[in-house]
Amino acid sequence: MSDKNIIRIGMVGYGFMGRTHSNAYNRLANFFPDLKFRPVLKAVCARNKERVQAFADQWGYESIETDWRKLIARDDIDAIDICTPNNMHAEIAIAAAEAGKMVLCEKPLARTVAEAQPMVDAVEKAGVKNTVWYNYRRVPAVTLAKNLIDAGKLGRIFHYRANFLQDWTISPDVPQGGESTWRLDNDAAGSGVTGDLLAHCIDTAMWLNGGIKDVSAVTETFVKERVHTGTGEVQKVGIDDACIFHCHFDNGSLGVFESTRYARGHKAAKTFEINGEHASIRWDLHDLNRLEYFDHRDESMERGWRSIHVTDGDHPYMDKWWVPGLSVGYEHTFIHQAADFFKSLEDDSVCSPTFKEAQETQKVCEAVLDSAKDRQWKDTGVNW
Ligand code: SOE
Repeated sequence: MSDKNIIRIGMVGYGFMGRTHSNAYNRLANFFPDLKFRPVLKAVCARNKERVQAFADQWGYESIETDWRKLIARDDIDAIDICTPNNMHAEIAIAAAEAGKMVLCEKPLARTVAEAQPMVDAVEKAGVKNTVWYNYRRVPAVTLAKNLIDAGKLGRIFHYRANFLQDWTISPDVPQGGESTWRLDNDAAGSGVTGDLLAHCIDTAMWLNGGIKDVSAVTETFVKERVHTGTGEVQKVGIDDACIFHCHFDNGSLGVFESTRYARGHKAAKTFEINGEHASIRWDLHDLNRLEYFDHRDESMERGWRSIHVTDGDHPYMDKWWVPGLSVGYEHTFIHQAADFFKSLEDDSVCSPTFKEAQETQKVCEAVLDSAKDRQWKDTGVNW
C-alpha cells in the first residue's frame, strides 16, 4: 500500500472516548480490509505528559504532544480527532480546519448553536472532511431500523419514544469539573443530560424519523451544589440532571423523550420505539443486537412481536464480523463509524452526521433547554 493511502491521525484527549476511537482505528484494517485508506495513529495530545505517553504506549500512537496547537501545526498529521471536554471542541476544530486537516469530533458538536456555527463555517470554508461521532446510528440493528423505515415498512409514523437513563450522579459526593466528572460542570459540558444523552437520542430520532419541529420540555437539577474537583470549592450546579420533552416531528408524528442520571438501576438504558400505521419497531441498547418488529399485515394467527437477531451476513455491517448468530457490541459502533468515514474519503461522499447535520441536533437541544427555562413551546428551527 502506498503512503498516499494512509491517513495520519492526531487525537486530542485520551479519556473514555479517546479509547473508543483509538480502538476503532486499530481494528479498521483487520475487519474492513477493502477500504482504500487506512489510519495510522501518528500522535495523541493531552496536557499531562506521563499520562499521555502511557496512553500512546497502550494504544500504539507513534508520538505525543502536550499542546494541541503543535499537533495541528504538524505536517505529518492529516486528520484531527477531538475527544476533549465539550468546551474545547470549537477552538480545536476551527484551528484544525483552518490548517486544512480533516476533523472528526466527539459528540455533541458544541455547547450551543452559536458555538457550533463557526465550526460549521470553518470546515465548509476549508472544504475538509468532517464528521461527529454519533455512534449509535451504527449499531447494526439501528441501521436495520433505518432501512425498514426507509423501505416504507412502517407506513405513516405516529409515535416516536426514546429514553436514555443512567444513575451515576445520584450521590451528592460526586464532584463536578476535572477529568472524569467534567460532564457535571456546565462550563465544560454546556448542559447536563440534554447535551450528553438526549443529543444521542435526538440524532438517532431525526435520522430515523426526520426533523423535530417544536418542543416542550421540563428539566430538573436534583443536587444543587457540588464540590469542584479543580478548586475544591462548593459550587452551584448548572447542569440539567434530568430532562423530559415532547415534540412534533415534521412528518406529523409525536415524540416523547426522557433522559436522567437519577434512574437507580439504569446504567445506559438507551431505547426507542416507533409506531407506524402498519408496523412498529423497538430497540434497547442492553440487547443491542436485537430489533423487535411487529407487522400488523402478518396473518392474524401468527401476528406478534418478532425478535430479529441482527447478526446475519446480509444485515448492515455484519458481513465484516463473525458468522451468523454471533454478536457485536458497543465498540463496534465506533469501528463502523470509522469505516464509514474512511469510505467517504474513497468515494468523496459525506460521513453523516457532518458538522452541519450535527448542528441541527444542537438546535433541538437548545430549544429543549430554552423551553424548560421559559416554560413554553419552542420552535427548533431545524432544517433536516
Ligand atoms: C455519559 O455517561 C456517556 O459516557 C456519554 O457521554 C456517551 O456519549 C454515551 O454514549 C454513554 O454515556
